[in-house]
Amino acid sequence: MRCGYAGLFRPLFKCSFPDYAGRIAASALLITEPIKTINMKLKLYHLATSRSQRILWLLEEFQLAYELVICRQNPPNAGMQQLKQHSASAKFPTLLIQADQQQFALSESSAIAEFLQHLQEAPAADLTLEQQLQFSFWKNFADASFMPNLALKQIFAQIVQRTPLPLRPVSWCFKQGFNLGYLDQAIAAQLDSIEQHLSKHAWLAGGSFSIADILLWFPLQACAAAHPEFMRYPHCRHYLAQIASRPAFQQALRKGQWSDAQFKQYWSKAW
Ligand SMILES: N[C@@H](CCC(=O)N[C@@H](CS)C(=O)NCC(=O)O)C(=O)O
Repeated sequence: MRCGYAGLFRPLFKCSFPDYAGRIAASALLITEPIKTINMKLKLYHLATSRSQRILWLLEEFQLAYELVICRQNPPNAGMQQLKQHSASAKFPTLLIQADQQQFALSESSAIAEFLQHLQEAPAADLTLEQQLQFSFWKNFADASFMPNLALKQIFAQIVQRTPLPLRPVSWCFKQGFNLGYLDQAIAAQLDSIEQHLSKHAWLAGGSFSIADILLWFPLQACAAAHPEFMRYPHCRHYLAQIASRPAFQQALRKGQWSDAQFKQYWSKAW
């Protein structure tokens, strides 16, 4: 189902969100055309070198007008204080949406990506059933399956670091046991399945770049930065190089103050 602004967003602000959610579920838009101007103000609260880089990149891909607020945590800067006024527990990314004198703060990268995708009014994409299913699977895979395993690796590494020195061997053994017994195999299996898919497809949803690619980039880049065996995944490396060549991606890195060195340092601790 494809809806233009007139057909969708006027009803959106008169209707409840569940109605809107139903419309999103019924669509599977790919990024195929530049965005048209929309009568809505968007403000992205962003933390440099974090997951919110994906949403900044998506806004650049869609050529949407938006205000970027770069937040710093310690000590909190003005952007951070502004975000905390909307929600004390707000995470990055948080997208503030202003329209018809209403204001909504949307968090969760996948939810924001789906929302923005719907704003772009792309024409119908000729997806085969197989591509539709690929799109649905990979769009959810990044944050629902892949990212949690990488986050667990970080958590265990940090538990070891924060354990008082005399007890550190205990937490280190616990971490090693969990890594060897489950986590490393789970991540290897996930990387294998991404590699296999990318050996046959240029992008996750077949031939077209989509929000699924944007969502997967962050955890895959974390593996590229720190996984000791990432050389074993040539198609993943080619895919990341393909992403890095996109002008919108490069522009987003600049705007978002992305630091490769900081990213690598952070993720290296996990392995
Ligand atoms: N599932 C959320 C996770 C958001 C998240 O945890 N973001 C981190 C940055 S990578 C954050 O906000 N950290 C700062 C904090 O928790 O205060 C998403 O993908 O948007």
